[in-house]
Formats: sequence, structure tokens, C-alpha cells
Amino acid sequence: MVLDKIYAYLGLGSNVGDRKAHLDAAESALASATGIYLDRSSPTYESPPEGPGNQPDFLNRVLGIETWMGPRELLQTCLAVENQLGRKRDQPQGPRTVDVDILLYGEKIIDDPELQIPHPALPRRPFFLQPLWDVAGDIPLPGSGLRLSQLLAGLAPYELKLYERQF
Ligand code: PH2
Ligand code: MG
Ligand code: MG
Repeated sequence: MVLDKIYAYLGLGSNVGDRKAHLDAAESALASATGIYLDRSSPTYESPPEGPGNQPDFLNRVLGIETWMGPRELLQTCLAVENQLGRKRDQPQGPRTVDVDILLYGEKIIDDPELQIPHPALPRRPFFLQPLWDVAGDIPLPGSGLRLSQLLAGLAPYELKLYERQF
């Protein structure tokens, strides 16, 4: 049987401890997972927390991967990497050592209680739209008809600092 290979984008975030080390560790763990080929890694950006504000600033990065996993298996892998890196789930939207979200999975649209793709918050999050644009170019968001540049241009002014460029 020939398995389909899908191009997917993952969003990484951290706002606890050595944030860059957490993103790097998550990236290495994902790159070495069977069924994932790491193709691209975006620059890292720093931004204030969206949502509950009484927490440290985040670092965020986006990965472009090729994967042979189905979307649910990929989600399980993302959660396993979070757990492996010591993620505690006490406060929803609260501080996290590392968060690994599926942003896009090919052109697929999924709307289940436990998995929504494209990530429903992506259109309003500059800290994912900008690094996604860096690795993917100005692609249209599946299901919306809008390109990343149009989504970014429609946002209220936001704070997003380039933290580290990667090559
Ligand atoms: N993630 C959240 C909530 N707020 N804010 C920023 N800047 N970056 C994030 O990754 C982030 C957030 C929930 O996952
Ligand atoms: Mg998450
Ligand atoms: Mg998240």
C-alpha cells in the first residue's frame, strides 16, 4: 500500500522557563518522529500573550512538515511531545512550557470537538500568521478564500518582535 504524504504546518509556542530551548526540543522531537519529515522551520517571534494577560510573553515558531500520519495520529504525536517536555495543563490558555498546535493539514478542513483544522484561532493570531507566511509564502487559508497577507493586513495593530532568525 502506498501511503499519502501530506504537507502540514505546526505552530509551536512557549512562555515558561527557557522558551527557546523548549521550542528547539519540541522541533527536534517532532523531526525525529517516525512519519514526520521536517522540511522548514520559521524564524522565532516574541509577542505578548493573547488571552489571559497575567503571564509571560511567548516565543512562537512554525514548522513545515511532510507527514505520513493522518490528522488524528499527528495530533496524538503533538500531545505526546508536549507531555514529554513536561507540559502541565492546569489553566486553559495559561502559561505553557510548550504548545504544539496543528495549524494546517494539507487543504483539509476538520471540525470535530477534539480537532479543528485549520486551527480556528489562526486568522486572528499574528504570532502564527507571520511565521506561517515566512515558511509557506502567501498561501490562501483553506476554507476562507483569504490569503495570509490579507488576514495579516486586517488585524488590529499588534506587537510581534523577531526574536531569532533561523537558516
Ligand atoms: N497561545 C495561547 C494563548 N495565547 N499568545 C501568544 N502570544 N502566543 C501563543 O502561542 C499563545 C498565546 C494558547 O495556546
Ligand atoms: Mg495547543
Ligand atoms: Mg495553542
